[in-house]
Amino acid sequence: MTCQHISTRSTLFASAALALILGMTGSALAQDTADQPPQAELEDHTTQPQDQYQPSLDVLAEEELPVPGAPEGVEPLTQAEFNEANEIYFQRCAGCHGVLRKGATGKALTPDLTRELGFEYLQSFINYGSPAGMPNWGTSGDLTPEQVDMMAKYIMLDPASPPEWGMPEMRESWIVHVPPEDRPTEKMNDWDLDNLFSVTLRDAGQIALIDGGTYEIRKVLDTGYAVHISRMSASGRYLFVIGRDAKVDMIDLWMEDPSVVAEIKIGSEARSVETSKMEGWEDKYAIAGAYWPPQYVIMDGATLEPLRIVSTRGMTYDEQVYHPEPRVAAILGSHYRPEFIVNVKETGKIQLVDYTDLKNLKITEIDAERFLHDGGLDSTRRYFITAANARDRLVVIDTKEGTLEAVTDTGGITPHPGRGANIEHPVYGPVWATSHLGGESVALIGTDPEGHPDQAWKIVDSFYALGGGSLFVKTYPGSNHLYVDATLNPDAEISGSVAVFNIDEFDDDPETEPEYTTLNIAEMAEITEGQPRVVQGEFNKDGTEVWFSVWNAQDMESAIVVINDETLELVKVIKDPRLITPTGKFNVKNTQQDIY
Ligand code: DHE
Repeated sequence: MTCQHISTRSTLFASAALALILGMTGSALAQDTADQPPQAELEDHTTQPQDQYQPSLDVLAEEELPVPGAPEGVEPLTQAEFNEANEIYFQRCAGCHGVLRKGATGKALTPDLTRELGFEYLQSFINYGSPAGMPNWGTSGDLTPEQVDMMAKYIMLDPASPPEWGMPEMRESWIVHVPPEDRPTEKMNDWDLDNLFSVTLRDAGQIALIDGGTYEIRKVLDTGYAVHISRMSASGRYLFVIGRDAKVDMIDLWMEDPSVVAEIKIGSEARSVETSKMEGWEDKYAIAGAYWPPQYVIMDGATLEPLRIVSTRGMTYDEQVYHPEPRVAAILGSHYRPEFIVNVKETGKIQLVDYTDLKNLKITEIDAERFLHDGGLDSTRRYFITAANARDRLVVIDTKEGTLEAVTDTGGITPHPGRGANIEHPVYGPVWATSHLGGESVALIGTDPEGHPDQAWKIVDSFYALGGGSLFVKTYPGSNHLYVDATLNPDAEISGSVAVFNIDEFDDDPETEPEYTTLNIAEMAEITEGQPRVVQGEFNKDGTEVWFSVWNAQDMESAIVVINDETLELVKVIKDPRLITPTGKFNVKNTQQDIY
């Protein structure tokens, strides 16, 4: 273990401006109202990457909701002020404090508490923030003094309650553009589907389908608003894309001209979609999870017909108190049982949803850890390793037995693995890697309970990469490289680069730090304006080349940079006016087979 503590070299965010550039905002408003730090300390703190990387509920922010009446002693807001306050609240505050203000990573802000604290207190807190994680919205310049006053009044009113989205609304939104009987029975195009990349064009609400051999943009398709991720059906035929507006688009890659064959809206805000991967159940079902309303829906895998909606409202796993809006984070299709693995964020429960009988639905509910976010499978695909990010922990699920295997402290602040990276460590055997949002450490966790029982589910090594604000790590079976980005680091040179470690140089010497090569990907892309951020490596089908997005603001040039994995030399810079805010990239074969 070479990095026991998070280094003071950690670079921190000084303002919320980055979040605005990237279209993501929010954070804790009042972490602990009982033990407030002194005012001087409040005025002195800076906001950190993990405080900024919170859900922004942009779609709910657009809803016009009726202004609640103000009781005696509370100043009323006009409908126009309430609309503006709602927009600010859903974009910047609801990610931490919850849509209904009952609290999530941030404290509850229900009127019984806020009216007790009073206007001046709330105004000061919004203005200065707190070292416990609340951004300084006023002094950073993100909110005007008038907006700070308005928000202090707003949180003393009753919370706005956005609409539910049940079966009638889902069916109303469901469109089958091409019914299964009108689709081809074999692949009708000459595309190398295994090597196709689905690239998120975040702010355009589109995806680009790019050929991994020729780097040609084959097609750009309209999808949901602020589109988030793509996942593949088990057969590799259907591509599923989800937008933050909870719109799912299903694309048939066998068509002569691959197109959207079905679509549905499963709520107001969502982040995850997945398909049934168990042998015998390939392409049978799809599932999508929502942030609002808190629910997931199992759909027909050929048409997206909504079949079964499950609400996630319920008790937190630890204190066993009711939570009205536990969001659905990562979802994975198990390879060992006909089950979906569903992360329920705020209650800290992982549900194993047996899809063999949707009428008599069996759900195994595992007490895990709160604030579950993203994660992936180990190299055998038996264990699901996922981050409880605001608790600095990893949770391991045995998907074969359907049980909790371990909960492990990562030794870093806010693990953010994406799907993680599976490495064959020269000393410790199979390990899985995560980087951290809140510091520059990378942690390796042992994943081989049979071959290496002493290391299983322990952090076997931890070392420094480029800096705080990392979002994704990446390697490939047979590759000697581990790539670590630093997307949200405030330093432009760091956020434009990736660290590359040589896996065969990893050792068990606690005194040495592994060396790394820095690749300045943004420089390779020759983008001179804006602050392009380099994000999420993804390999091609053979594992010979790795792609990075150079993610700039919507009105500026972005690019995709392709690197030779063996030599680390530049292979190609893909630039095109259609490549607007490229972020996630999903190679068809790797996504279909869960190779990472
Ligand atoms: Fe993501 C995965 C949620 C912001 C790019 N992101 C995920 C998953 C969740 C999630 C729950 C796991 C899905 C799964 O596996 O089923 N993301 C959130 C948020 O709540 C958050 C923090 C804020 C928000 O308002 O959405 C957020 N995410 C971002 C971004 O700003 C990123 C960097 C750029 C973008 O396009 O939005 C981003 N998230 C990604 C990517 C993945 C992802 C590329 C999939 C990684 C993979 O390798 O599978």
